Amino acid sequence: MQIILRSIFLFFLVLGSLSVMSQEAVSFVLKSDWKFRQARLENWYPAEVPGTVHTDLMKNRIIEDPYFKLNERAVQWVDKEDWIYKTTFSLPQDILQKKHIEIHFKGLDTYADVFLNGEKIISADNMFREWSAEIKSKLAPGENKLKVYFYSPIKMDLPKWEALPFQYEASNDQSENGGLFNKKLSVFARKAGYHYGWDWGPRLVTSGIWRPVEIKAWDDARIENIFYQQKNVSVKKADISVIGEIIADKNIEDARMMISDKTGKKVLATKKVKLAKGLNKIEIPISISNPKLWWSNGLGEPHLYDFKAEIIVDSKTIDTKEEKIGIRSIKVIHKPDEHGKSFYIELNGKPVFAKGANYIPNDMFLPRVSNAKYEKVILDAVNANMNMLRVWGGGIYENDIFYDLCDKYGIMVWQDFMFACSVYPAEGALLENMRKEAIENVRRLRNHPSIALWCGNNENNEAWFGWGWKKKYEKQNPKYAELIWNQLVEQYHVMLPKVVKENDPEAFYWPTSPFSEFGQLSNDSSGDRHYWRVWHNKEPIEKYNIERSRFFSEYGFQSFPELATVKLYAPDPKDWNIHSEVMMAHQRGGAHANGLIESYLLSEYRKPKDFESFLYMNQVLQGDAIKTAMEAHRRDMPYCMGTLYWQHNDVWPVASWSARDYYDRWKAQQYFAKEAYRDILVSPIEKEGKLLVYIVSDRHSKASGSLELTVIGLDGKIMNQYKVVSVVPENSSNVQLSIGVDELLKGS
Ligand code: BMA
Repeated sequence: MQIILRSIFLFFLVLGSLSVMSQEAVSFVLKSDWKFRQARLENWYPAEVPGTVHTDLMKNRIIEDPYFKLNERAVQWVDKEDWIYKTTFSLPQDILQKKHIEIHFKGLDTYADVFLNGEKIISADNMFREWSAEIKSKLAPGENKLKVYFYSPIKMDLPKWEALPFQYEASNDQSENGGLFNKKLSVFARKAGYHYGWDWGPRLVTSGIWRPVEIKAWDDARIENIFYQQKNVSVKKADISVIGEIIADKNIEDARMMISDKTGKKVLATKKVKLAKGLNKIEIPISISNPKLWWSNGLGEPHLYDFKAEIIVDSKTIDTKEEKIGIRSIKVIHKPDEHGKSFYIELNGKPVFAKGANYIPNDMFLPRVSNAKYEKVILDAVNANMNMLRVWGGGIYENDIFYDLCDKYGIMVWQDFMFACSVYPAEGALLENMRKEAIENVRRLRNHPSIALWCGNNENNEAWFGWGWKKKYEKQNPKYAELIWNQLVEQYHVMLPKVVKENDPEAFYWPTSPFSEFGQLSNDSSGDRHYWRVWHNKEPIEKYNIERSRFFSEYGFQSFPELATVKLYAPDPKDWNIHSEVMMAHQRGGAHANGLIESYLLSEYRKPKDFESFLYMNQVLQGDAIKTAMEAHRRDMPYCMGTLYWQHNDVWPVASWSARDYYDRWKAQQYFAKEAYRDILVSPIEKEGKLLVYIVSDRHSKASGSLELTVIGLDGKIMNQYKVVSVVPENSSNVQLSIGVDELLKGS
C-alpha cells in the first residue's frame, strides 16, 4: 500500500493527474508541460493538451479570437501548416516494473504521427478513433520524449482531390473562404464536417490533441470492454448478458469475472474462467427481477444502476470497470400501417412521442467545452420538456459526458454516424477507416440507455435524389453516378448496418435522415422527414399546420442572437445592421437568409424601429413560427410521433436556427418550446370556420380537468366564456372543444 501511495504522490508531481483503477492496473493523464510549434519554424510555445492549434495560438497571442468581428478570415493560414506538439515525462520505478505500459490517445485531429524517444509509434488518420501503442520496450530509464506531428489536413487531402476526374459534392464546405476555390476537401478526411464551414458556422479547420492522452500500466490481464447487452426487458424481469472482453498476456487457469453493485457487496453474478493468452470473450447472463426501469424525461425516473465488473486472479482484483446502466427496452417501430409506415419510439413497451431538437457541437474548438457547459446544454433541453436530442452527422460522436448526462436526465439520443450533406469516396482504405470508426464508437456508446437509434448520415440520400446530385453526375458521366451510388449503398446500407448488428444487436439502425424507402426521396407517409419549405422555400408559416410526417426530424427558422451577444462580436454600433460586413460574417446563410428574415418579419409584423428591436422581433418571429410547427406535429399524434426542431445550440455567436445562442442565452424560441413541449398541451386552431381546441397528452395515464375558454375584446371586456370538463386519455390528441367562430365572436 505504501508503495502505491508513494507512486501516486510521484505521479502528481511528475504528471499532474492520476487515477488508480485498482490495486494493480494504473492509468494517468499526460497533460502537463506540453509545447508546440509551427513545423517549419523554430520557436516553441506553451500548449494545452487536450487542445487545438487555434486555441494555443490564441493563448500565445499569435492570432486573435476568430469569433470576433472578421478575424476568422485572418486565420485561414493555420490549416495549411504542419504543427508539432511535444512533452517529456518520467515514470517511477514501480510503473516501469509493470509488464505492460501503453499510451492511449483518445483523440488526434487528424493526420498525425506520434514519436516516443524518436521512434514512430502511431500513425493516425481519423479524428473519431482512438489510438494506442505498447511502449514498455521504448521507454527510457529517465526522461521520455513524446512528440506528435500534425500534417496539414489541407495539404494531405489536396492531392486526393486533384487526382479525381470529378468532384465529390459537399454542399456546406466553404472551401472558397479557405482560399481553396471550389476544392472541397472535407469528404476525404475523417474529421468533423463542420470544421470546414456550415450554414451556421465559420470555417476553422483545426488540428490538435483534442482528447486526453493516457498512460495505462498493467500486469497479467486487463479489461478491454464490458457490454451490458439487454436482451429482454420488462417490468417483471430484465435479462442482461454481460459480455466481458479481457486481454491476458498468458494463460491463466484460475480467474474469475464478477459483476456486482458499486460497493462490490451485492454480487449479481460471478463466473470462474480460464483465460487464454490474447483476447478472451466471457459471457455472464444476469437476471434482475422487478427492475427499476429507465424512463425518458417526463415519463418517470431515468433510473441508473451502478454496475461494477471485476477480473480476479488468485483472489486479487486486477482490473475493474464501473458503469451506470439504465435498464430499458427501446425500439423504433417502423412497420406498415394504413397510411404508410410508422416511425416511433417504443420505450419499455409504450409509444413515446419524441420532443426535442437537433444538436450540433458546442464550439469550433471542442476541448474547451467544459463539463459545466455540457450540463447546461443538456439541462436546457430537460427544462424545455424535451425527451430527445439528435446528435447530427456533421459534428462529432460526442464525449462520454454528453451521454452520461443524457442517461442521467432521461434524454433519448438519436445518434447519427458522422456523415452529412455530402457524398464520400467510400471505398478501399477510407471505407475501412470508416468501418473501424463506426465499430469503436458503437462499442464506446452502446451501454448508454439514452441511445435510442443509430442513423447512417444526415441528408445524403435526400441530396442524391432531391438536390439534383444524381442527375448532375449522370449528365457528367453515368459511370461517376454509378460509382458514387454504389459507394453510398455500401456505406449506409451494407457496412454500417452490419457494424450495428454485430456490436449492438438490439439497436435500431436507420440508413439516413430523412428516409422512407430504399432508392427514393423521403415522403410524408413513411419514416422521418426534414421539412424546410417554410424558411428555405419561403412558404408561409401557416403551412406548418397542414404539412404531415410520421416523424419530423428537422425543420427550423432563423433568428439573430440578442444584442448582448451581438456586442461580443460586433461591439461597434456602426456595424449594427444585419447587412454590415461584420454581421454578414456571422450570418452564414448569407443574403438569402437575411432576406427571408426580413420578408417574414414584414409580412407577420411591421418594420421594427431600430436594430435592437429588429433582433427582438426576429426572435419572437422565430419562436412563434416554431411553436406553430411543434403544436401542429403534436396535434397530429399518433400519425406523427416526433418533432425535433433545428437546432438546439450554436458553435459560435451567429445568426442561426438555434433556440439558445453560443453563450447559452435563451432565445424566445426556447421559452416557446418549453410551453409547446409540456406533457399536457392545450392547442387551439381555426379550421373551416371553427375553433378547435385540442388537448394533447404525452402521459401514460389518463388525466382530467376543466378546459376554460375566454374570448376577450380588444377593449379588455369579456365577450364569451366556455368551460368543459375534460377527460384526457393517455398518449392522445383530441379535440375537446369545437365552436363556430361566428358564435364565439358573437358577430364581432
Ligand atoms: C438541415 C441540416 C443542416 C443545416 C440546416 C439548415 O437540413 O441538416 O445541414 O445546417 O438544414 O440549413
